[in-house]
Amino acid sequence: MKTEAEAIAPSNIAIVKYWGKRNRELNLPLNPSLSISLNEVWVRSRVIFDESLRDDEVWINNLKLEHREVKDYAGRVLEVFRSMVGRRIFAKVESMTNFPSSAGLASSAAGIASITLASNEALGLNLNTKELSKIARIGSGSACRSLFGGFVKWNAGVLDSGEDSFCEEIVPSNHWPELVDVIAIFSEEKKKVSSRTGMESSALSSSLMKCRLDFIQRTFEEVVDAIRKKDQERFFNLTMRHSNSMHAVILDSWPPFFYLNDKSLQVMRWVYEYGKAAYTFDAGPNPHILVLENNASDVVNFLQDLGAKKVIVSKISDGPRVLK
Ligand code: 2P0
Repeated sequence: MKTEAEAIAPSNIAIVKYWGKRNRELNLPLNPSLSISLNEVWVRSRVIFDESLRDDEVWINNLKLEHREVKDYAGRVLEVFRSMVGRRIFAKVESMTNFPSSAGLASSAAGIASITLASNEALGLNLNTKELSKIARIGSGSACRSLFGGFVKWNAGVLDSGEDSFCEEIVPSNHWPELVDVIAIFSEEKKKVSSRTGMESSALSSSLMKCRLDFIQRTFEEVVDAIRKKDQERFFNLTMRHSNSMHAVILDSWPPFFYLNDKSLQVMRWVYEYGKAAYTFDAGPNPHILVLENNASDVVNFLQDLGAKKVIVSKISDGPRVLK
């Protein structure tokens, strides 16, 4: 017997970032996070549950993933679905990205979110998005935020079961339609230290981690308020401070590793001086610059002059959807 479905999910860029876990198996975070779902950066996945398969198989852009990589990410999601239906039915997953999957554009987030949504559809489970976000979280933390559009909050939760660690849309995509994310790709090199390894190292070794958690506690609601009021200046400043705060913890971790490079630092300096935009960086050197659409060309020109290989201007996504 075979049953299949296809879904598409947006990547997301975190404003308040997830960096550190209280539980590794369930990807329960030390802090709540907040992201924007991105319309122009996505992953489309077809999931085929097939009783004749003896193991899960995942293909990304026609390349087959190693067994270990399947087990650590998509396999965890498929395992949850198997236990829900009470059958050892394996799946073949075919994912396509519209961006280089090694460029640190949160490919695991959009990929895992699209696999979660397609699996729910293929198995006819009709789970709601909140429940799906908990399943996606187990595959990869940041993936839970890609189950929603607009501005998304991931609640850290306090329970060991993870039942209260789910996502919700706090503001829809049409709330701030002028806001865009300008993403520049300077490097497509695969990072030497994965986010998973890096955040574990930071949680164990960084003495700034505690200060960062205090900073998040003090400012999370202010970020939400700035978004609700479309208070550009406050939102941009907080966005840059939250990016700096995560990268400060990373630089404080031991043994040393870091993601920003000389281009990243040049971008940070220019954006701050420009005054009408905000930079933010994931676990990689490629900048995301939030800016109002009517100023986006200034940012694009700057990034091209600095030697960006590719520049993407993304609007805010409405969220993932099943493809018919
Ligand atoms: C985020 N990042 O909030 C932060 C900012 C990267 C920097 O979530 O171990 O791939 O699969 O839960 O979600 C990337 O880490 O880690 C990430 P796992 P994940 O977007």
